[in-house]
Amino acid sequence: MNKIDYSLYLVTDEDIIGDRDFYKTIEEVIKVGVSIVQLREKKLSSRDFYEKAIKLKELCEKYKVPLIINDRVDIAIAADAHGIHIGQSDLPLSIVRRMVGEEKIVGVSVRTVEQAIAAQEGGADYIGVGAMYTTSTKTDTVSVSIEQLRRIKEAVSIPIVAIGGINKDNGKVLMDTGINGLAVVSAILGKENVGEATRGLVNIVK
Ligand code: TZP
Ligand code: MG
Repeated sequence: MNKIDYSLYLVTDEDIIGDRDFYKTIEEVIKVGVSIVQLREKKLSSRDFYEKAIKLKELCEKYKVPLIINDRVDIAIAADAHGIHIGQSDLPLSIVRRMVGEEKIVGVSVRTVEQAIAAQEGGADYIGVGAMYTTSTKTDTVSVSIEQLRRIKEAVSIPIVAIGGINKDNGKVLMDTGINGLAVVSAILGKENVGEATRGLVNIVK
């Protein structure tokens, strides 16, 4: 995959998808304009996570959308996903890069300029900055200010996506800082009509 489109970055959440069919839901939002998908599973066994990654990768490849695996380098390698996303408490970036090789996309979550620069210097392909706003999807996090996002944007040249409590009402001010995209869970998957929700966000990021 050459140039990655980070503009509308969907992070999955099985609980929020609920009773709806996981793959049909993801397919629908990809068709409308989600440009990259991260499989984030906090409760699955390794086997189930792996099998889900394989199925989702097949779907993503059909639409030429990259699939990123959250946290689990072993699953990313096993499923031959397009990339891996790590946080500050996961395995170190240098180790992850060595494990997955140069071709894979590696993303890193950051909250500070120092972390952003370290990620860039360590060879991250992109960074995720957040949480920008309080969110019930991830409660163990304190908000990053827009000023802080701007400072991070000025400090690094790799692509940046913002995450955390982002929706169609607050997304534009974030995009106006010059970042590359918005990462969302509930603003898409928390809506009854996921296609319509995606369309609303596509209008902001494109
Ligand atoms: N990392 C920081 S905030 C967050 C993650 C995974 C959750 C974002 O979910 P939502 O529903 O888009 O606020
Ligand atoms: Mg993590």
